[in-house]
Amino acid sequence: MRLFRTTAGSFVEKDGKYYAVNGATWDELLSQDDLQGYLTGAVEGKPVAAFSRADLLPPIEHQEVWAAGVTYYRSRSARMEESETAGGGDFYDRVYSAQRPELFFKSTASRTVGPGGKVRIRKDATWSVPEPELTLVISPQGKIVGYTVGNDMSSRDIEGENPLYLPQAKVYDGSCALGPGILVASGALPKTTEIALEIFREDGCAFAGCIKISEIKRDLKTLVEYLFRDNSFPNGCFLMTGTGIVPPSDFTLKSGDRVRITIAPIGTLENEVA
Ligand code: DO4
Ligand code: MG
Repeated sequence: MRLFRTTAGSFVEKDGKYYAVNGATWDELLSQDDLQGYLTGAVEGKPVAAFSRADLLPPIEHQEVWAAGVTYYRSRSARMEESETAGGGDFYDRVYSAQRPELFFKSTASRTVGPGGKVRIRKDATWSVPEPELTLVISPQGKIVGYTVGNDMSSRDIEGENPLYLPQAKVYDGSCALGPGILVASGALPKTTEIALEIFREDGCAFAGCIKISEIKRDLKTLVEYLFRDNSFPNGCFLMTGTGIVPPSDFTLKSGDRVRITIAPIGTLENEVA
């Protein structure tokens, strides 16, 4: 089942039918350790009319968004290349095989857009890309309760100049997109699950790529365990799991581009670049 946050409240979609979820705020829903069980009551009610896509809100209220980095081999090599002149390449190689993963703070709700919202490229960046990422939805107790689609918008020239600039390359207004809703599931997704990225410019496709989540080097529960070490999340949180799709080095996003990310069991997240 999938859970959506809309201007008219929260809805569950199951087997093509929609059901209203009453009596709980979004924060309260994402705080349920047994979200699937909690929503079972809602789907026993009467189906309602489907909402319009235009009514969808970002699936985030007071949660923080964190991200894991260099979890795919492709990300390791792209970062090593972009930071070679700055002498940062070795750090990416080391973190790829280290026991402790790279985890960084990515976004707040105010910097995050939902389906149909506009993502941004930094005004002072010259090389910007989307990063399509499977994103975990985690309860305050550290349990994975669902999955969504995430776009970790990134300024490659800034992070490549010096790895210490990572927060500036990653955290700015409109730097994160989540949605369209949450696939409610506590079990692991099949390893064959595919992440697909398409970037449209004017009338054509400027870039397309896809990758299977079996290429992620890290165990997802271990990433969550590291994130919850000495950190508490009273409203739960999101954890992006890294990108394995990197457009060629001569590609940079432009205003007006449309970024479409699809992870089949979850849905499609589409955003225009402001
Ligand atoms: O270390 C830089 C960022 C890594 C990242 O965002 C990714 O691998 O997805
Ligand atoms: Mg990323």
